[in-house]
Amino acid sequence: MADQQKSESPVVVVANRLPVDQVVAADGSVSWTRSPGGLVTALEPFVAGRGGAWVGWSGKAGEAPEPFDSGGMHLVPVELSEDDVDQYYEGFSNASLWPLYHDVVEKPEYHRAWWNSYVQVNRRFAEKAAEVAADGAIVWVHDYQLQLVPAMLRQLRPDLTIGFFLHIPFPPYELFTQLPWRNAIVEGLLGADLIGFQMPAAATNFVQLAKRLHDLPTKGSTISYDGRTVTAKAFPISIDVSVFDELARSPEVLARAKEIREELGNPDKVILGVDRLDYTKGIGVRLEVFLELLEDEQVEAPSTVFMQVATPSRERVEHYVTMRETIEQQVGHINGVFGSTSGPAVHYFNQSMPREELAALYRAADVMLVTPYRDGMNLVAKEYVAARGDNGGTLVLSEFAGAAAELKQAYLVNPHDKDGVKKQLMRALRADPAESARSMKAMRRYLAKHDLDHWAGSFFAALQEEAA
Ligand code: ADQ
Repeated sequence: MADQQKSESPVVVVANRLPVDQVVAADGSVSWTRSPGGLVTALEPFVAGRGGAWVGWSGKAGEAPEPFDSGGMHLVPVELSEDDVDQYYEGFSNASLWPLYHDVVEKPEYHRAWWNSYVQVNRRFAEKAAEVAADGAIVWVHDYQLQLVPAMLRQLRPDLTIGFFLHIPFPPYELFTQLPWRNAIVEGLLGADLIGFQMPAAATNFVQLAKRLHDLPTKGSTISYDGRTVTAKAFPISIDVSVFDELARSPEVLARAKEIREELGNPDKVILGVDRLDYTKGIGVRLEVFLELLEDEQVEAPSTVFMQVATPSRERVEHYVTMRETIEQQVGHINGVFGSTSGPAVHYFNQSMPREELAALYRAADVMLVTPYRDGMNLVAKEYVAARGDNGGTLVLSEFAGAAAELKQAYLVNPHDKDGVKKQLMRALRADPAESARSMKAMRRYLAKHDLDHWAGSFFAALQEEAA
């Protein structure tokens, strides 16, 4: 069955993770549930809608399950051993590349053993993709964990058209060149026909790098390499706007939003943060700013509450462990000083939540606080706007999130500037409803045209043009 499906997929997505998580029941039976997270949210409709295959890791170390079909997609698991998870995934991907590409917010660590594992695992992904792709298929490789796959795949299957999309920022020359294996990464990416980035500045960073580091001829967004032309361009990712909009308008979600406010004790203002628990997201800065506003008596609890929902993430990587402890201490301190018998000042949830609950939270919040130090895009900001069909609520958004280039009517902040964040947060809390409704409307108009289909469609069209 699995063999019959081989070489049949006209579209293949290659990503670190499969779009599903394995659930083992008490009786030992195995089932799969759709996984949370930006990448899956963004890609699932695109692959399922085109009868494509998805090559990725199941999330469990050890022998990989056989390929199987789920949600209209052919899923091809790639095996990762415990050592691979330590070195390729938690090591090189998440403790070297992730901090390096996010402005070195934390110090990246570089270890040769991690790199060797990254090379080996990238080869494994490339081999699986080469097996499953139909003749002349389009292969779309995703993200920083797999930057060597385009060149490896091209070597195995020169007939394919290969696209690569980087979901996270791409650093400037001055930072990128720290990387001991910088040449190999650039050559890996140059195996693609089209390299997509979230922001034009990231695409420019890459073209500059190819020129300065490899002395390659470049023209605008194109690089001449190995007798081919490689295009590096921005394709800002988005969300399924209409689906989210509809969900947030449903009677169940609206009732739940009302209930959430009641459960919070009907505060005047609800400030909300929703993130993966990651040091790039600037959760600590929000808590610091909220604490200062309480201390300065610019806001009062519990008539103003801050709710932070943080999905557990990368819990075995050291920086994440210490960050979680720091955040929990901050929350404990704020609630110790400013909580009362009528309730805490900060409601903190270290949990993943269903989309319905997220939509209700977005509806219940007066101010959405999105303050990453650096973020490729930030889908949460877009989800909030999509959820506000009532044109209510205000968005405070970091200038360093890709989304800031598009959601221009948000209250933009520099998360390194605490006074600036305080000022903008207070403006958002005190905003004139008519004025904020105008801003929300403008952002919603923009988003309605720039949704997920637009993103996937324009990347795909550009890739097909490369194929022609
Ligand atoms: P992430 O860093 O994961 O994605 P983001 O874009 O904000 O960040 O996406 C997070 C997703 O997870 C959202 O869809 C959100 O709804 C969901 N989520 C967050 N907290 C949750 C919770 N507690 N429960 C359930 N779901 C939750 C990476 C890059 C981003 C880029 C995306 C897509 O870092 O910059 O926008 O990929 O390219």
